[in-house]
Amino acid sequence: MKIKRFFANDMRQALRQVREVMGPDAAILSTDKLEDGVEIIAAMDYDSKILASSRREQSHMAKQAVSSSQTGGRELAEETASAPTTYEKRVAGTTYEDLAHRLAVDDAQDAELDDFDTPEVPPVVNAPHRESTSAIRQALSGLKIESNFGDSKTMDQLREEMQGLRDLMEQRFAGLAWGNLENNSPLRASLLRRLDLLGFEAEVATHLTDLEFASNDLDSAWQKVLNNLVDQLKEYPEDLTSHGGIVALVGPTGAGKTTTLAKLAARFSMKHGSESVALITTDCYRIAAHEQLRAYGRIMGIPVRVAEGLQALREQLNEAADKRLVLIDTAGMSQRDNRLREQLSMLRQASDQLQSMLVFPATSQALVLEETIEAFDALSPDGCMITKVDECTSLGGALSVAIRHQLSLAFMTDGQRVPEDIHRAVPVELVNRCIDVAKQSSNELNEEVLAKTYGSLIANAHR
Ligand SMILES: Nc1nc2c(ncn2[C@@H]2O[C@H](COP(=O)(O)OP(=O)(O)OP(=O)(O)O)[C@@H](O)[C@H]2O)c(=O)[nH]1
Ligand SMILES: [Mg+2]
Repeated sequence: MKIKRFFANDMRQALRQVREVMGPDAAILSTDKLEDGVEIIAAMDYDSKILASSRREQSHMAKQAVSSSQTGGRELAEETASAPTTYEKRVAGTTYEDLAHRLAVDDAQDAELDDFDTPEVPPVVNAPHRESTSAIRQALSGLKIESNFGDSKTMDQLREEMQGLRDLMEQRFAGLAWGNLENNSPLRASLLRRLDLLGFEAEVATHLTDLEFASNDLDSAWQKVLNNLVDQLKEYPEDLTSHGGIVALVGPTGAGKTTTLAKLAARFSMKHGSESVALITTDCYRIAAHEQLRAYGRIMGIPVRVAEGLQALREQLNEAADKRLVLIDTAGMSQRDNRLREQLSMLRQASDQLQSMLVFPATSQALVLEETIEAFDALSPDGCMITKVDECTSLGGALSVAIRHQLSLAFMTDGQRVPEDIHRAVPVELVNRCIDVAKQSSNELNEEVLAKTYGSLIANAHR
């Protein structure tokens, strides 16, 4: 509960201040006519129980006053001076709106606003419970602690209930929106169902189907959506296994960086000879981290250079200046690892020629993929490689991320064999692969989830 004192020349001005500062729901706790004006003590965010009890107390005081006046006596004259004025009795424990209303009524009756002391009921005597302003203030500071509104448990409960209500409403709206779409645009609903089965994120699928269709023929509409999907996928302009360059593979742990790097090296050396390839690893974080790459290097006849730190990496790059393809393997790090930033900054500074490739598995959950992309964004990867396509149950998730982040797709890998299981990420082939994966998977459409995800998207779009 917040309590504030207002002071003005007259009651109207004081009330205006209350309204401006605390709004119409403010509770008037007391008024006092002072020598130089009027004082109002008002409260907001109050407990209605307290207000009610204050009202009861005031009415009790009024009754007491009446009975005392009937007894008369000498004390009466003495006590009247300190007794609350009629106006005070009427306002204490009421709300701003009540008081404002009474003022207006008084106005209509041409009552003098200043005439606070004109008694409407016999004067009050014997009011031992009458509290002074300072006593009220003191008592109220205690009330703040007991107030239910400040009780965090109550607040938590309230918050939970509000959230529950909100979820329920959203669910109902989403269901209605999806139902409407099925009735009004059954073609689009069918297309969204298909994209959902391919694993596409609802947001991307909605965007992909946002097209004009010449007819209601589902097959031709589907073809149009797939063409749109192909257009949305960005292909990396160069074939690294032909052109070469300085390429660093980055990505989360176990994504397939080293294996993919070995595949690229093997492909390139098959075309141009192993002496045209250099292998560098910056993975010095783990014991025997280079062994896997060294094993591949030995098979291909390519020595592996280790670079610990920026200076060493620059030196290794200088030494490999005559190589057509320089491949840099990096330590796999969780997107939440603090050392990741260090590693990315080292790569950024190593060479202007360096092309960075983000390697991520198609098997990752959407949220993990999202975190990965964000974590490696500091390097602004030039392209990406999608691995483990052979293991995923849908490819739509990885392609959705690629579309949303406008990633340039360089390669995709679909197995552990070196060098066989690597292919250029050609959009048409990726889309066909995406359909093949869906055909083989046992994923089922869930109408409830569909209505929820697409319905809320559609509902939000119309807000
Ligand atoms: N099924 C399948 N497995 C793959 C593919 N690519 C890599 N793997 C396997 O995934 C595992 C991890 O591969 P690595 O190449 O060591 O992954 P990494 O990103 O270098 O791992 P860290 O260096 O530990 O971060 C290995 O068992 C690989 O054989 C793929 O395309 N398909
Ligand atoms: Mg590795």
